[in-house]
Amino acid sequence: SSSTAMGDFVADAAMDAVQRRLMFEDECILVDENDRVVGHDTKYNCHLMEKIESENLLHRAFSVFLFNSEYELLLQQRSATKVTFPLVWTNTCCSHPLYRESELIDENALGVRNAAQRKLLDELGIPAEDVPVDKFTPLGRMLYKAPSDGKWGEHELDYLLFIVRDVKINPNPDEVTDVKYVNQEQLKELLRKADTGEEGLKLSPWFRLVVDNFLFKWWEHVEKGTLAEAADMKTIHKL
Ligand code: DMA
Ligand code: MN
Repeated sequence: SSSTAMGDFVADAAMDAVQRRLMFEDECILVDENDRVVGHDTKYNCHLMEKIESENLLHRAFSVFLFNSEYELLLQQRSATKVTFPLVWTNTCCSHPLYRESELIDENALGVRNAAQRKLLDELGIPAEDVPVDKFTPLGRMLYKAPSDGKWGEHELDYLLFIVRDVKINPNPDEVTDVKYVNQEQLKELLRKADTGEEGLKLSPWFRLVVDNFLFKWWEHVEKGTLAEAADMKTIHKL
């Protein structure tokens, strides 16, 4: 292997201090391919490609898609200091439910919805009262693996949560460098730019998977107010 203790030491020393703290403080939930909880490990270990491969580590995650009352989707550009996937454009907010009682509640994905409310405040400054946990619709689950760079990557069982609300936003620069609302046409234009590499625009791999497999179909349900009909929380889509 090309990685060495000294190499890791040097790379970790260069890591942004805020992101390093979260890498060791956040205890992620380990699951099997059927989304059954099998243990827990640090965010650091869960995102090391070498560990993912050698121990087949899979952790639980969520991706929030927030729409305003004009049915525009809120996107964020990740900060330059994120350890995984810096500066890519992606859906509203992503993170992990943590290994704690309030975020392990399985009923109607309440634990994941609690985590989503927590991170919408942390990353985007959206007040909890603007995103009540009962206003999220869990639409589905997908399992995917994506390397970020040589050392880091994702291997997640990702809950896809939609919410339609007008909210106050105050992005946290440690997490987010830019935000914008897009309609369907504007998103298609972004996808075109990402495909041609125009303006150096990059999209996260998980956002791309949701776009390519589900998003436009589900967006119609957002507009018609029929999201509940689109939900399928039984299947785990292996993408
Ligand atoms: C992890 O997101 C979750 C997905 C679905 C990629 P993240 O890297 O933004 O997590 P965090 O905000 O906790 O660093
Ligand atoms: Mn992850």
